[in-house]
Amino acid sequence: MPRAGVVPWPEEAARTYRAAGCWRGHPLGTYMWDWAERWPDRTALVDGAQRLTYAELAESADVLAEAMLGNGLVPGDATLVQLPNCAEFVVVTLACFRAGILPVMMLPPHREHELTSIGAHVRAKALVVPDSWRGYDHQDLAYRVAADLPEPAQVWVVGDDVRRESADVRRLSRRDGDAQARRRRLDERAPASSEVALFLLSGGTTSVPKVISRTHDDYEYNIRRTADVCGLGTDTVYLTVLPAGHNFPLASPGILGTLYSGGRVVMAPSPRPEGVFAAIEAEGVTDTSAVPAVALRWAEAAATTPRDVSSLRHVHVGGSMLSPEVAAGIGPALGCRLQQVYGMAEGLICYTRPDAPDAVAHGTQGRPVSPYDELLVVDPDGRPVRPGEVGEMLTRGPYTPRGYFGVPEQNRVSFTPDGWFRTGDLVRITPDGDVVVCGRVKDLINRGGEKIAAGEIETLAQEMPEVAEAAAVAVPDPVVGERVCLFVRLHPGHDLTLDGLREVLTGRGLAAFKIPERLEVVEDFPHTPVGKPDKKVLRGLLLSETPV
Ligand code: OOB
Repeated sequence: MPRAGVVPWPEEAARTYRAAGCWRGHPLGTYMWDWAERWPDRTALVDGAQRLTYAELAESADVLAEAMLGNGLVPGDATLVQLPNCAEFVVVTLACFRAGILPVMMLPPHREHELTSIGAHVRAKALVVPDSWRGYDHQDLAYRVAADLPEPAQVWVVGDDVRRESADVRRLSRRDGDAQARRRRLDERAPASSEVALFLLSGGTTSVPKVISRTHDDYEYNIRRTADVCGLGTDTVYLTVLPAGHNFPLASPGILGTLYSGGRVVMAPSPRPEGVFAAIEAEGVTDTSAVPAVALRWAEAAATTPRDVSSLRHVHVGGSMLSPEVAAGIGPALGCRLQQVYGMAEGLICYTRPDAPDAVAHGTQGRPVSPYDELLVVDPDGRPVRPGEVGEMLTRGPYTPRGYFGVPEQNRVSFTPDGWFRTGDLVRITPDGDVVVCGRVKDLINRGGEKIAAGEIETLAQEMPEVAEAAAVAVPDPVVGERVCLFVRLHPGHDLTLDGLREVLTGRGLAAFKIPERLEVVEDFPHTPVGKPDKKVLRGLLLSETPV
């Protein structure tokens, strides 16, 4: 019986994916023990001074899984997991997979609003939080949220300052007793692979994120394909820099893809270049992933770092728009190969391959990781565009669920009747089959009826040597409805005026009506919790100021 609120794949598609070997029929917890048997004594996980072998990681996860089940949680219960990048994040996630408890991947900056609404939506029975993080008391937050949830929820805490009424994750995952007997007990009650394994949050920045259910079968395939495409192996040392609960660092291929490959996962608490470069040097990091804003900070800082980062082989960059010229600079600055990623928590992941020619690696966001991914680029009426033309990307496939969790009305908007997910992304596909992301369908500025794609202006602006980051938003205007305002962060020591910007864009041949009519230079460019430009905040800045 599928869980209420989950939209299953139609039986015929499910049969195809099983027959093709995409869905293997094993729950994710089983793989954890496969890894532990193949590489028992290899280091799986590093967090500061803490190091866990594959065997230790599997045993810790099993101990915690039994503790969760012994504490009154039952398979199928959802638990909000809000942890920073730490070893316990991985132990908790694997413990949930083993116990059939469904982690909901919250991000550390989420507060009452997100935790309460999402917790109510999934009927969360527990929260897992740090005692405090960056000066904020998450344990207290968890109790406030628990009090507001429709059903009683337990509070599980990672840290030194665990209240008596909370469950202590570190104590309850301490290895002891007969690991094999425990493993057998958990194997006997393992969840079915077709069941939901976890909930991810959509990357949307317009409202409270939507909830995406991912099954053991589909997520394992996501992990396997992305790890294979990126060429991960036992010599991979992966640095987790983006918030671990995001699909990109979690499983695309990220943490789980590295464990699947027998490599070593290193947790970085922050994307700041100094700490990241120190971790790369100390652990011999070979692979990492970042959003463009973070990758650019590293590229800027690499020139002057005293650290040896020569172990780095690949940096996976995706999550928001990256212009070809900026992309071209990242690999040389960091002394590694750039792989671009266009992915989403809803499923579809595209990657440029490690051996892609520069034109593809810099100028495209790659191609789907699975031959069973279906792509369709459509015009505003839903008709397929001609090859190479820009349109909205629709997708279906073995790891792209057919609906968001528990929102049938939203699903009628976000999915077509025959199960295609409307990504809302404007793309074109090159003759070789690589995807180029051109912007968002709804991210249009309507200037007197002329529709201007924000992404087009951002890409051109990003190519200017002065500009570190750029985002175009609409300024309301009494005459033409909306005008283009460009927010930029400049590289240190550079200046930019509106006239200078207009001159450059005109010189690039941009139509006059698209040229920004206002420029805002900001030092603190706002980002979402994973580091994408936060246009909601930028629009708010424009609205909150007194009109001139
Ligand atoms: C990743 O996942 P989400 O769920 O946070 O966001 C998905 C959305 C996409 O629909 C697209 O609008 C945007 O983020 N996006 C990109 C992009 N990659 C994602 N926009 C332009 N260029 C790109 N390369 O962001 C995500 C999940 C897994 C792997 C990588 C990214």
